[in-house]
Amino acid sequence: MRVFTIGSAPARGMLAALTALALGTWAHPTVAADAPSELNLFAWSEYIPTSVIEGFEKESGIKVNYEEYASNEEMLAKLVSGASKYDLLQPSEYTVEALIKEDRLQPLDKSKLPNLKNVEAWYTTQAHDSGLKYSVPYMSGTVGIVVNKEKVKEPVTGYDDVFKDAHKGRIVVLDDAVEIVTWAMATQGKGPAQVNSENVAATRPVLERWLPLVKVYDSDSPKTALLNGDVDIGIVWSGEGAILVNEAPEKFQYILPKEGAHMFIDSLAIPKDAPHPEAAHAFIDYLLRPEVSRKISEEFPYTNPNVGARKLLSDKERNNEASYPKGSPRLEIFRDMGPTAVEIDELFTDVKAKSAS
Ligand code: N2P
Repeated sequence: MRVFTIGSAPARGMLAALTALALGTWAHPTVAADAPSELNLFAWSEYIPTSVIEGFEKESGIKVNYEEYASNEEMLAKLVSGASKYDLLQPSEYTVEALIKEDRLQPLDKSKLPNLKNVEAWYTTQAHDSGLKYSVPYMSGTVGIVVNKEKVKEPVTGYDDVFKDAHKGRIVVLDDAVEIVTWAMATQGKGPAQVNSENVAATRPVLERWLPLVKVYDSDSPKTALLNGDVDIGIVWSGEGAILVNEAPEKFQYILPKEGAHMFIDSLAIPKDAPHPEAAHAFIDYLLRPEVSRKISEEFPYTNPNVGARKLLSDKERNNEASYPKGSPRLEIFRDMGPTAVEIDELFTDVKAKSAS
């Protein structure tokens, strides 16, 4: 778990990164020669199975160095610091858009990605990167509520049902400023397209009410606190919710908030200064193979954008509503938030620190 507090090194790095992103003052390290013997992968934690990495290493002879992050902002901070050179990133849709705007990504060479044909057409037309010039969808998913039905008896339909005094000290949430601030905005009747300084600042009283009730902030494995009984309710990534529902369907339920939920599209993208772009293309195409992508879904049951892989899923996997929502829930894809991202981060960090004391 990564916890950012005011003045901590990660928090400072993150603010610097967001500011640099907003101002367009990115450092551009020099480009090293391509040596396809290794791949520096910088990706979300708990997202790419070890068996998949090993399968690729064995087949290609390319060594994968997998460094993990737990938020888009953490990834941006390290990327902008220039301390390490990465070959492949896994940003969510709104961060893909920010990186494209700042000219930080290289266009994909589609001749090296024959398996791109497996991606469902809908994903190829989304506004953050229409035509998938710079990014390939890896997994998508939602952010929703998990309830332990043995402990929470009253109906839960929206964010305010989670943050109730009765649940004080029994709540887990993602450690993610953008997620939490947009939940608060949703309860004020504002969607993610209305992110601006004024609307973000207006969420402060909501956050001041909510955050003192939270027991655990965890973006890596929020299911753990629910599984071991430390908390009774939470707001988590859908793949984590799907695992809980699979483990104990009689106990856990995944609910999409009535005010609207984030639908993220976590994507693969190659930085402009990647030392090994050949290796990055080879790995992307490997991940796009239906049988490989199916393995990812088995371990991390998010919404798989790969049509070929989805055909290989069991009925049980396909019918898990946390992975594949039924009906027509209100889902929102985020867009680049520009300089307001800095304000979101500052607000959350401030209220969180004050809530802990
Ligand atoms: C995987 C986290 C999913 C990231 N552990 C959501 N954007």
